[in-house]
Amino acid sequence: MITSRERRTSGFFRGVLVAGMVAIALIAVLYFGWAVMGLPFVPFDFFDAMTRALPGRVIAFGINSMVSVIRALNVGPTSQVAKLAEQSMAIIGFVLAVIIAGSILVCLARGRAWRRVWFLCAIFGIFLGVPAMVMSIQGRSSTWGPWISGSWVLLWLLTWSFVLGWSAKRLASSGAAVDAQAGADESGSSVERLDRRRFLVRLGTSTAVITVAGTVVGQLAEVRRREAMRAALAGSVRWSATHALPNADATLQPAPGTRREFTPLEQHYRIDINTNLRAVDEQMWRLKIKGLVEKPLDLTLEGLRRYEPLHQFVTLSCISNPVGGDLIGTTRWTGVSLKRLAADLNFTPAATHLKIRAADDFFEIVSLEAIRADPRIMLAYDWDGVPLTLEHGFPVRIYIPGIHGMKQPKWIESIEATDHWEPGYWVKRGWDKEARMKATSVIDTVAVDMSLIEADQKKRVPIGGIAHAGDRGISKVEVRMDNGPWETAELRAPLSDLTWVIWRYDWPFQAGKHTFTVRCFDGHGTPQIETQAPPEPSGATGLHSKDLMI
Ligand SMILES: Nc1nc2c(c(=O)[nH]1)N[C@H]1C(S)=C(S)[C@@H](COP(=O)(O)O)O[C@H]1N2
Ligand SMILES: [Mo]
Repeated sequence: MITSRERRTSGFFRGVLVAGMVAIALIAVLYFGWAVMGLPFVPFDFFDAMTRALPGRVIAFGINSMVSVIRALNVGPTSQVAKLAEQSMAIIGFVLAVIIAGSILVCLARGRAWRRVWFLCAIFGIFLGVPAMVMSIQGRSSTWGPWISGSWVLLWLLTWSFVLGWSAKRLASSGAAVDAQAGADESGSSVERLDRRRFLVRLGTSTAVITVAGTVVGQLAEVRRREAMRAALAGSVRWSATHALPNADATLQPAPGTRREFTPLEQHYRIDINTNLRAVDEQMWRLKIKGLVEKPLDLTLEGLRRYEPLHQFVTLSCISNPVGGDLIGTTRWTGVSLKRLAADLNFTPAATHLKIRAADDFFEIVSLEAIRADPRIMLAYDWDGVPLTLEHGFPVRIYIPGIHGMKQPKWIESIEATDHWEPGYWVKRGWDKEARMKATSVIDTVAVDMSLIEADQKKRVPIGGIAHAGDRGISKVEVRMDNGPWETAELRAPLSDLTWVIWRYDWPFQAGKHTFTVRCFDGHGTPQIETQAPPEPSGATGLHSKDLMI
């Protein structure tokens, strides 16, 4: 005999099972629509909405923990792994939420009259569907307008709730029919179980087919899209492929194993608040100049490109970069000096600041005073001689010397002249107002295998890496073995005074277990801060070291 308690718990698990199957099918359908047709993918939009809505502390904690875990596990480039992790979290979180909501719906629907069940389904569908709809309209995952995006999402969440309601009724009615038979004998409950099992198998098969088909076809489309983007980038001729770097005749050669001085585009870190990106149509795109201007203006990309181009070798780094981290890269930026452009924009005399707004709600404020004082501040459209890739801010991003990426919007859409300063996106969320890059130095390599034998028969091991202090330059780098004296390293002429500097020290070999530490001094002679501090809120400080058993 089956007790009523057993019946309730097994009913509960059946409910969760059904909710799980339908939730996974739902996500597969949404994924298919996104990958194949560019329709919204709610999990990503939901995650992005959370990123924007949650308190800055929570987000900073999330970013820091993620960066630490990725570095501790040593699983690959931090920013790529972080994006994958965010996408997985988005999908898992969404599936869990839908399973929980679905299980509640199934429990509530069981044993109620059809009319009640349909009503419940409508409530659940709308309760989840409307927020999902709003998030996907505001989110960045869809290439369609609000009507199509919104209807698509609402349609599937309603379908989800009605499939669940119907399944709940179907499960309950096979039980109820049997309960009606007085005594519910052995044969009765086995008929009930058989019918239920048959229904569950059928539901399981259909959801499995939908899940597999949606995922496989979606994945194929997504892989093709990425290949096409990669091929387009690989096919473009980069500046660095046809030109020598400006310091090509520098005498100091990097120690073997030092990172590339000029970061290949594919290897430049990427950090932003978007789980996924919608392509920007170059023909439709306009840079809107508004606010305190004599006349609002719409600039095209072509229009910006007509200005005399400014080329600058730049090292960009993320304020979340830990000491020795890989959220830093160097390339050749091309664009128009904002000082030059500002002269043509007819700001009114009251205008003191520019609010630079991006397509993803990100924004930052730059003072006109800074722009007029520093012609290096620019709107950039090319990296390494080719248009910015989607990830790196196509069509236009800003460059401001000496400060971290967190104050430099990509995907710029508008520039609004205002008469006041206000905190930018990350400043509002508790990060440093200035975000000035701190002096930092990193040991990339202790090239034991490449040791040199000098004339005096002494063996030397090249040690090398980078040092960087924003736009202040590097005047000195020193290396220390264990607790020994600081030894001066040699500096390679940098690509520009805005890039990192490659240093090298040929260490007189001593067998044993050693710790090497590096420190640098910026162009003003100020030593780098040796006290350890985490990235939040002003950027990490502390010395980088490497342990070695030789
Ligand atoms: N629109 C927009 N711009 C942005 C961000 C963003 O989230 N949205 N992130 C900033 C941060 S924190 C950094 S470190 C740099 C990174 O630029 P990259 O991805 O091209 O390396 O972009 C900056 N610009
Ligand atoms: Mo950043």
